[in-house]
Amino acid sequence: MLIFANIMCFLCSAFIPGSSREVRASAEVSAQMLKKLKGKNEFTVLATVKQDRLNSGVILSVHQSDHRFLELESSGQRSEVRLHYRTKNQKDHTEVFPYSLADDQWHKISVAVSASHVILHVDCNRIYERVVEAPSMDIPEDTSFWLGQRNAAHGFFKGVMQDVEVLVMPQGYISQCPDLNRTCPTCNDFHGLVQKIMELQDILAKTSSKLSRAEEKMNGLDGCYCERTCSVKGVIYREDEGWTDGCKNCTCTNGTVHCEAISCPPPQCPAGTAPAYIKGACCKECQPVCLFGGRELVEGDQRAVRDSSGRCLLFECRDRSMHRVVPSEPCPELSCPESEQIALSNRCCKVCRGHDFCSEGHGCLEHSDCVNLEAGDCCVCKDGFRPLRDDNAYCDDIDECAEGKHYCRENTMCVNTPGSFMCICHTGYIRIDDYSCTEHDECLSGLHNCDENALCFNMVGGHSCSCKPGYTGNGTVCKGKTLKFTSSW
Ligand SMILES: [Ca+2]
Repeated sequence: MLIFANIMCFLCSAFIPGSSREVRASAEVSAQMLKKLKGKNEFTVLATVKQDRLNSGVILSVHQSDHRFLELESSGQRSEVRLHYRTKNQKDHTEVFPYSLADDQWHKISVAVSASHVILHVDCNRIYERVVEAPSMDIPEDTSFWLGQRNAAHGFFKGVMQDVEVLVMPQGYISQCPDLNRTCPTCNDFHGLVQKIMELQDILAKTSSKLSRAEEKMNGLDGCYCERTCSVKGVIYREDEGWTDGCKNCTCTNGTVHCEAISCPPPQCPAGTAPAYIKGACCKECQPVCLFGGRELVEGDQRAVRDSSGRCLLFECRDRSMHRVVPSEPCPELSCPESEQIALSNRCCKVCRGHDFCSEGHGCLEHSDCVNLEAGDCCVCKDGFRPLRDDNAYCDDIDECAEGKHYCRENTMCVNTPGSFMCICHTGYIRIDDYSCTEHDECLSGLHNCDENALCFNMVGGHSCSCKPGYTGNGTVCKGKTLKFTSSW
């Protein structure tokens, strides 16, 4: 923000001969500059001057009657640069910088103010840096802006003056000396940071109090009764409701399904009956039996009997006795040779070796597979499941984690899954194989993003980088420090 732009041109390379002059900003320009400067606490006065030897004169003056709000003055007699201003508590203050500017040579001068921090640069050299009482830019409306003189009678600057500017921005001297890179925050930046931290602390305090109020309400909710239901295979079960799922008794407790295998006590069956599975039931029930060839058959069982002539007769157990069954159609033609044909005990039609009995329908239900045998089929539990019935028709998952039948090793947690289990890596660890995990040392493995001039620190779940002594940066990028010489005093 270049608030002296208008005047600057007016004065560009202007030669100021001496007395009898009045170089002040017009009312309109004054109002503009006032607006930009008012209330600001971070600005820089810049000028390029060639001041006559032993001359004492004002470079820039912003004042109202006796009150100098901002005045930069160079005294050749005393070899001083003076900065006059009003403090926050409305006192006049003069900050004196011993320096001989009036030597008939060209000089670039800048005075940067940032709250209570003042830096004087001459010819791009940092001459003074001080903490002072902060200036107040609480400037009244009818303030006048003068160049090269305090007023029509005093403080006449003798020499040449050009590029007089007031920049309302942090470290405005950069515009005069672009090589002076901005490295550190200004005093005003610091005050801004302090202000932000205070705001954040305020927000944190408010958030904490809201959180504790919410926690109190949550504790109150514990006393409320909220029913949590369970959904299984599209059916909703209410809290504490129980049901039978295959060979398991299940209940819904607090929204979670808990199932236990049904235990079947051996039934005490009366005479003429025997325990047998019936369709859809998990436990054997007493069924009427037929005695046939010294063995007990239950309702529906069939037996084939071949007489001496090779004729086959089929009998079925019905209502405690065997009845002859006459097949409705003849046996199908077999495509295999006689030697590959197998006679079965429960049907009259032979089958070829390798016949797919399972495809004719089977009773293998939950987590159970049908397996063909030479003369029939049977059920086998799938891998990771154990039988709930002695015919393997119903099977249940093995909880390898609970039963210690898992192979989870270092830095993992066992998680049971249907038919198997998983070894989950603890947070921050990475997988070695299916059963173990390791704390990954990115620093050792080289899989880090640290600069070559940084130190790498391995941490659980990650790493951090820190520049080596003599380097600056965030650790990911580190640069060598360079020394800059400023003029001594
Ligand atoms: Ca399992």
